[in-house]
Amino acid sequence: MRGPSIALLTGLIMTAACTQFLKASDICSGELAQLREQEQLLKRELQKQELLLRRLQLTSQQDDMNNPRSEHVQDTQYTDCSQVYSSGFKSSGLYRIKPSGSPSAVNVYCDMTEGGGWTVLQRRINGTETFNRSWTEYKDGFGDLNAEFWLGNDNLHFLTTQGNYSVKINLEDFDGHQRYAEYKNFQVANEKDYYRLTFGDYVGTAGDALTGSYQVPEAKWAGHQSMKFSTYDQDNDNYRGNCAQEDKGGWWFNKCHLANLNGLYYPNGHYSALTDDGVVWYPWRGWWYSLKTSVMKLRPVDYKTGLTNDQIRVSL
Ligand SMILES: [Ca+2]
Repeated sequence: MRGPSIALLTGLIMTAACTQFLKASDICSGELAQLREQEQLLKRELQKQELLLRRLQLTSQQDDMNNPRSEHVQDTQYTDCSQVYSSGFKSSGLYRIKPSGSPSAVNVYCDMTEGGGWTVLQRRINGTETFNRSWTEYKDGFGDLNAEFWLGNDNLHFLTTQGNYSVKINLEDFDGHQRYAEYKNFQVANEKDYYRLTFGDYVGTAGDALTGSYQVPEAKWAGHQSMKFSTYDQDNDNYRGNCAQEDKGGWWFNKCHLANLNGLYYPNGHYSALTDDGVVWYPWRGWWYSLKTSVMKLRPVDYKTGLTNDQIRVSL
């Protein structure tokens, strides 16, 4: 930037000086034309450099977004977002954790609202990301941690088996109404057991879709307790067909579901299709309404917005 700016200034001074002598000497006019040409060249060069600088600034901003805040503190200090929160990081965003049993550290989005300390495992907000993905993609995780994503079944397994975790599911419809469902002891088995899902008691306002306990006959064929994970390319459900293929997403399908939060994103809520393949939470809006927002997040059952029990034990 500095070089062309000084050169431009010099050019302008010389142009001004030359203009003064223009009437006195015709020799100057040739030089003046040359200088004006040079001035134009320098202006173009300056514009190019300004553009380059802007690009560099944008790249730097993107790097910041993908560069978790706790990374520079200590790479493997935290096993989940509750520890991040308790250590004093109280703003929501990307952090780096290493759950017990996990072979490597992972980037996660920590939700520090609602008491803080939530490790977000799934987010749907606008349908940008496709959730109709393969077994391997669900295993490893996909999407953008700052937008729509699935954290990955291996990460879910490592997180939920290192302690007792609650899952909180926040839902919103297209009219701006919000409901939630929370389950204690949410646990995902390892890949050998097909990431089988188990969970405990329900509290909430959205209805208990995971067990279907409000409607016993449906719980048997559609509840999700103890179900294996299925994707279109790995059918582990109880249906003679392939639920994941029909309902357009990976999930703990039975025959098939009362909740399908990884289903197809419909931008208007109400939909019609061959099967109930939307982002569904049956006890709230039924099978034929696809929700606007779904966020699933984990936190230790015994979490308090101060020290966790483990930290208290360590500090004692
Ligand atoms: Ca099947």
